[in-house]
Amino acid sequence: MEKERALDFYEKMFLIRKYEETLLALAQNNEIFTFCSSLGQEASAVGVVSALSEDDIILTNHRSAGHLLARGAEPRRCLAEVMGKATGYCKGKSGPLHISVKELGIYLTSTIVGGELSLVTGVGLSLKMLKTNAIAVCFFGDGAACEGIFHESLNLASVWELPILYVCENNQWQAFVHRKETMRIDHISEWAKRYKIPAITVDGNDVEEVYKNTKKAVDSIRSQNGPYFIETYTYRLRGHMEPMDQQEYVDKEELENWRKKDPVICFKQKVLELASAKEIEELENNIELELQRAVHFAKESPYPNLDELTKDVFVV
Ligand SMILES: Cc1ncc(C[n+]2csc(CCOP(=O)(O)OP(=O)(O)O)c2C)c(N)n1
Repeated sequence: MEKERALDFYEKMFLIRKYEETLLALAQNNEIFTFCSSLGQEASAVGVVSALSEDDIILTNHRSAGHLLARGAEPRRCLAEVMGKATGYCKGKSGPLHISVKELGIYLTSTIVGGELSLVTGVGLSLKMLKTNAIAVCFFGDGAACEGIFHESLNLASVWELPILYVCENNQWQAFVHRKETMRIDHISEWAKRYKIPAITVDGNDVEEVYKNTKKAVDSIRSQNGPYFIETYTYRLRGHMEPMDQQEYVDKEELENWRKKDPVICFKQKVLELASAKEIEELENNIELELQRAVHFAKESPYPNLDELTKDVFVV
């Protein structure tokens, strides 16, 4: 990988890591209530999102901070949203679990597990009918893959040859249940293959591998070959929800083994072969500074006015 791209990937991964650590510190200090951390899944987010075009549409789930930031969302506006402030991306109405950023093509963060799998079918169909070159990308977890809607969505997308990239972030956990308790297969890509969708399982902690395979998938979809399925095999290094989940139920050895494969630390070693330690330190310091400013911005921002309460809602 060339130096410029490696630094870009590392910058994004480090930003996501530090952003979530910042949220954790705020939650531990009772300054925000709760959020779902994607710590450990940075390579999956950055590798996939970096391979997309600006016109592509993203639908994601409750563990979405990496997808938002990799797409270019401003940490200060994400943070303001988490704090329910008027300067947040959704004017303070979404909180941490529903952030969408239409101008970046992030149409949905769903906390209904599998909700994005249902809606992406419609988005894919509309893109196809509009004859655009854009594709729809759907991030979801291994838990969502156990729901009926997963199978309905894949089946229809395959039959209708929809321009959808399915990205299953298999982080091994479904809230407090290990995925081995809910499925007999080892690789969720096996299910996708049964629907005649090209499918692959990749090392979700290796940003280069994720990027390379996503590029291939995106090219295939844009050549009108129908949907594609990528399973990024990774691990949720933190609990289901911060800060209350202390991971008491987690196998300590398994966790330790995955910590050794920490995507941010491992990739930094590779980047150090291409860039100087000073360059990397400067990049890290800039991000730390940006996040300090983001916290200040979010804290100083006002809450929405009361008359905002009845705006942006559907009226039947
Ligand atoms: C339809 C539905 N069922 C259950 C829940 C409660 N719930 C929230 S997150 C979650 C686990 C989801 O696991 P997975 O899809 O693997 O995503 P991950 O949290 O690992 O990223 C569950 C069961 C929900 N929000 N929606």
